[in-house]
Amino acid sequence: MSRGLRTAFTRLPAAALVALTPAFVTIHAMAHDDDDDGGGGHPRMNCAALTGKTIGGASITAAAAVPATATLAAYCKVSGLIEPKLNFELRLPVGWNRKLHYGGGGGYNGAIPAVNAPALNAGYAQVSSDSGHQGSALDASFALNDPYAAQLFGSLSVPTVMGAATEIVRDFYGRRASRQYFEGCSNGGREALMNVQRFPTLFDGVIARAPAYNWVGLMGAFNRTAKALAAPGGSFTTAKTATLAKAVLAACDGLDGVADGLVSNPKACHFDPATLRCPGGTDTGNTCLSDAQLAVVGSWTGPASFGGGAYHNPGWPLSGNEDASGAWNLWTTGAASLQFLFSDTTVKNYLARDPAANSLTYDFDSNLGALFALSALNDATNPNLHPFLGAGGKLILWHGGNDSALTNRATIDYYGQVVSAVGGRANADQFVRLYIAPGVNHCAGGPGADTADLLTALDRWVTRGRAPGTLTASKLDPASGATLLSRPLCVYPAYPRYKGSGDVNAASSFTCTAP
Ligand SMILES: [Ca+2]
Repeated sequence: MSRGLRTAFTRLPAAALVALTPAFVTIHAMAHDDDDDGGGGHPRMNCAALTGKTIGGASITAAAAVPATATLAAYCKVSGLIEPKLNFELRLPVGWNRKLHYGGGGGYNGAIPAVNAPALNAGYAQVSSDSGHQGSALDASFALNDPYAAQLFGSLSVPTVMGAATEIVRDFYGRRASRQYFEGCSNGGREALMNVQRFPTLFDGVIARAPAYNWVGLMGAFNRTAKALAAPGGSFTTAKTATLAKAVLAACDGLDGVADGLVSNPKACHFDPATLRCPGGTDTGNTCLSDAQLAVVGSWTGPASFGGGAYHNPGWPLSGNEDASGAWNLWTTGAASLQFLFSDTTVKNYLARDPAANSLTYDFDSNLGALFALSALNDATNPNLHPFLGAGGKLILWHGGNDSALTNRATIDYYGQVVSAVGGRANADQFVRLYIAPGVNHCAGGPGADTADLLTALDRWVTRGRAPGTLTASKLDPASGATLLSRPLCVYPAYPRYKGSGDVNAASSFTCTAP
């Protein structure tokens, strides 16, 4: 049943329910059954017996038990197909916590994401899909001549898969999930916000990390910066990117109380790139920026607007970590930068609708109809979350401070729009939190503390009403799992400020402070 009904009825005293009509009493009985927290759930059927069944409109092409490993709990792996080509995988743990976790995709999707290990190990039934087409996450050609595939990618794949996944869960365990959560980063973060906006009672809680929600404005900004880099003298060497990053750190690292290589108080950072201008504006080496390179920085940091002002991107903050592995070289300045590749495939398949189009000479505003159609398919920019709030939904927004793919300013903007739309911060605090993680790259990585248990924080909020405050973020050694660095993960707009003494690698030496 819907969360809204369940929430409404479980708040009623039992005596009040007796007075209600028989139909409502029946609904309450279902709600009570759903909310019974008397332990976990277990399969009521053999995993392999699901093979060949059609449940909820999905054909189960394979189902097999996967034994536990050192890092992953035992589960039943269910492969499903919804015609014509929407593939999903549902991982049903032997020890079920009676909840469902949907993991979002990345880029233009095209493959089923790997199992979310923390969610599965916590006992969640865990589901993900390829969103309705097969191919590279960098390739949008699926959308060129297949409007249904484009719609599935844009917004339809998640509710379509959920329609089948919830029925398979019910058949396998003998009961529906009591709670349903969605978590995604990048395009998965866009999917997360699409759910919150368009399907406000589908999930009880949603985690949107680094959401690519303003697809048109984002792709337009990618395209603009790619053109600036391709202009004569615009390209960056790795050493030149390091010159820029070091200059930002020199100006802004200490503004959070400690020169730890992280600009944790970006609002106080007002670095002027023009101070790095080469004499005469021509490229005289790696210690300065030419006018063409300054134009790249200007495109990167400045707001962009498309479609006659209909679509925006606020530009990226300078972080001081542009030279980190996985930052500018991967996304922005490298020979095959991901920003160029994403904007190029978008121009070819959605806007110019010509696989031979040259995105570096294409005027992003030249076909308004195509721009509006792309927005209708993929943009998740609606800040009116009243339906989600009214249904009791909870939303956690998270974004890395050194994200060279998607600017955290856009997520901050969206949060501000939601706050306004629901009538102010007090209302927003009932159901939405924003966290910015300084020095963290796109979704993960970078010099900052990139790992935080947002799912447990969300679950406590949904099931126990314990709203998340300051969390702890860690940077882990990829080999040993040891904590290399920790920081408080502060509720926006606060940032982690060094107390003035103590281990600079320990969260306890920092306190969340208003900028
Ligand atoms: Ca610092």
